[in-house]
This record gives sequence, structure tokens and C-alpha cells, in this order.
Amino acid sequence: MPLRSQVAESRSGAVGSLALACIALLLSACGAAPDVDLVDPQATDETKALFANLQRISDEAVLFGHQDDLAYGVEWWAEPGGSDVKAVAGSYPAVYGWDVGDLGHGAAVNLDSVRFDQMRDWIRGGYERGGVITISWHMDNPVNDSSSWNTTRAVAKILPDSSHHDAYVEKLDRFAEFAHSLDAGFWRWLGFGHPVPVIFRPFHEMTGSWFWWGGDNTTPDAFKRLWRFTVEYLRDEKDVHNLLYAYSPDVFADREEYLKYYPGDDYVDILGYDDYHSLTFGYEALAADTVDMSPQTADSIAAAALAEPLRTVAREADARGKIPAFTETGFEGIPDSTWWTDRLLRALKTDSLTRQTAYVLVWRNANRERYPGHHFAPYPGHASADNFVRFREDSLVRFEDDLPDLYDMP
Ligand code: BMA
Repeated sequence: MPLRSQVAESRSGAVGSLALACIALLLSACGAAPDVDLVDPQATDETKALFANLQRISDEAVLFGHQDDLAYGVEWWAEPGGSDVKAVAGSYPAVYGWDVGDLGHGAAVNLDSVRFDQMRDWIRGGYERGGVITISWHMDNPVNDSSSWNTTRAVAKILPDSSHHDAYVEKLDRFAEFAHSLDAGFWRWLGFGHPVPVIFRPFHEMTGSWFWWGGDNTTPDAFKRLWRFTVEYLRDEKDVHNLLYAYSPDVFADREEYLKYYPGDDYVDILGYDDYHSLTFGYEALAADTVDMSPQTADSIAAAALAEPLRTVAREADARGKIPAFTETGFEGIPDSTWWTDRLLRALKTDSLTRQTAYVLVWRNANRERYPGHHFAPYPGHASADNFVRFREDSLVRFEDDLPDLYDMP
């Protein structure tokens, strides 16, 4: 080969390598698709990143969450910047829970009077500050449009080719529209936003029989078919790609019961658990003086009672490459002023498995005038406020002001 062609060839080789290196650099700068195995292979990059980051930090951190945190508190309603959690602890929660009950029949407000248009703004605000959004759905019974607590059998009737399928699909259509409308980002005004990632937690507490979709009101097989249809419809028919799917049974006796309604690894991203029971152990007996037990003993029994199911959830999540989470809990009114550290934190810190819990979400602080005493986080002046601050200061616990970027690929 003549010298000139050799030089030309080596030059073009160098240019080629340079171009390849630039492309690689560009791809990594754009946050090239992360290697995560989700229910939705077409999930948005931010949704994939959220999963990867939650999985990555779940060993060292438990994110704190609160339902309806920005919408109202015990003594206020829909005030800009409002949050009982922030008022007490100095930071917003890391996880924001919302519920789309009543969205299915086209209402403007949810079942707890939160306006959906405001909910959308609060969801965007929480996400843009770096928080995590999760949505549950106290869905009306599609057979009679009564509430989610109406236990008329419905699950088998809303499956494809069944009598009330169309009524169910109509609800899903409204949900899909809402999920698409959750856009964020600087350019969203020009139509170039991206959808906010959401941990979607439908049909929660299905091991209990209080909702039409759970326990004695369905068969596990019909439940699983409904779950799979729901995922496939939202993902494949409605092109909703900003959801991680959370499965969250209530109190269970063993691994078999935990998995009784599990629709399969291809349909679940987050293995959740709801429990309002374990951490209330012993209070009544202590108050009535019917047991010979110190409050400290009761605390440790309660923490152990919660640690056990949390371990099961973490083990199952590990085995499947999923994320374990304590998706709903709380102690109504928090009548124990040291509940946060002596019970909740103690359970979460029990061992390396319980520490894997990615987040814990406590239920809403209902406005005093609407539902007195129904609150699960402290508000200024509450007897557990100081203890809540101690809980927040623990190195395991993260509020919003102490989060890494969860939406960028690790
Ligand atoms: C329940 C209660 C109800 C509420 C429902 C949905 O646990 O808080 O008052 O309507 O959740 O948020």
C-alpha cells in the first residue's frame, strides 16, 4: 500500500473512532436507557431511572412518605406551600401519596375532596423538587357505581367479555388520560414536557375483604387476570409509559398468603405491604392495665411484629429483582408520643432485610373540620412532633431535602 493511502486510511480510522467516541459520550450524556427489567420495557427514561435509583439506595435509605401531604392538613386546606410534615420537620416528605378515587366517573374532585386539577399541579411540584409520586385508587365498584367498600362481587364481571367490562374500561380510559396529563419539565408549555413517573398501586390490600376487589369478594385467579388486563390495557392500548406497578397486600400470615394474589413477575415492579396493625400492639391492654408488661416490652414486641413481614417482602423482592416498600401504614391520631422512633424506626432498623425497605408512607392528615382525629403524621403542636423530628434526623430516614437525584441514571 502506498504511503499516502496508509496515511489517509489511518486518518479516516482516527476520525471514525473519534466519531464513535462522540456518539458514546452523547448517549451517556443523554442518560442512555438504563439496564432495568420493568413491567413496561418502554417506560420513560425518568421512570427507569427512578426504579434503578430506588433499588440502588434502598439498602442505605428509607424514604418517608405522606398521603395528600400538599393538599390539606389538620388545620388548613389547599394553601400554597402547605404541608404538616414540613411545618413540623422542616422538609417536605420524600414520597407523596395521592388517590384517584372518583376519577373513574369523571368527577372534578377525588373522594376526599381534592380537586384533580390541583392534584396534578401538586404532583408536578413534588416531582420537580425531586420527590417520588405514588398513586392509589379507591375505585368505585364498577358494577353499581357504589364505593370501593361496596363488596358486591365485581372482579369476574369486569374482565374482558364479561357483563361490566365496558364500565371498567371507561374508568381506565379516564385514568390513562390523567396519567398522560402529568407532564413536567421546562418545555412543557410548548408541548415538549415529559410525563412524571408514578408508582401506581391499584387494588391495594387485596388480602383483606373490605374492598370489592379483595379477599372473600373474588377468587385469586380472577384478581390476577384483572391485574394483568389492567397493566396490558394501560401499557399496550393506552400507551401509558410513566408507571411502576406496586403490589401491596395487607397483613399476611406467611409467604404463601403474601403471594396469593400475585399476578407474576412480569406485572409487578414494587413489592409492597400495608399494615396498620402490627405497630399498635399492646396499647389497649396497657391502658386497661390487663397485662403485666412494660411499655418498652410492648414496643419491642410491636417492632418485631412488623419486622417479620417486612423481611418476607424484602426476601421476595430480592429474589425477583424488585423493590420492597412499606406502602401504607400509620397510627391514627398518633396517641403515642414516641411512636416514630420506638416503634416504626425500630422495626425498620431491625436488620439488613428490614433496612431494604425503600420507603414508608403514612396515611393522610384529614382536616379537623371534616374528619376529626383522622391524621397519621404530626402537625405543629402535636405530642409526637419532637419525636418525629428525631425520626427524621436518623441517618436511615430520608425526607425530600436529603434525596439524591432519583431521575438521572445512576
Ligand atoms: C381511608 C380513609 C377515608 C378515605 C380513604 C381514601 O383510609 O382515610 O377517609 O376516604 O382512605 O383516601
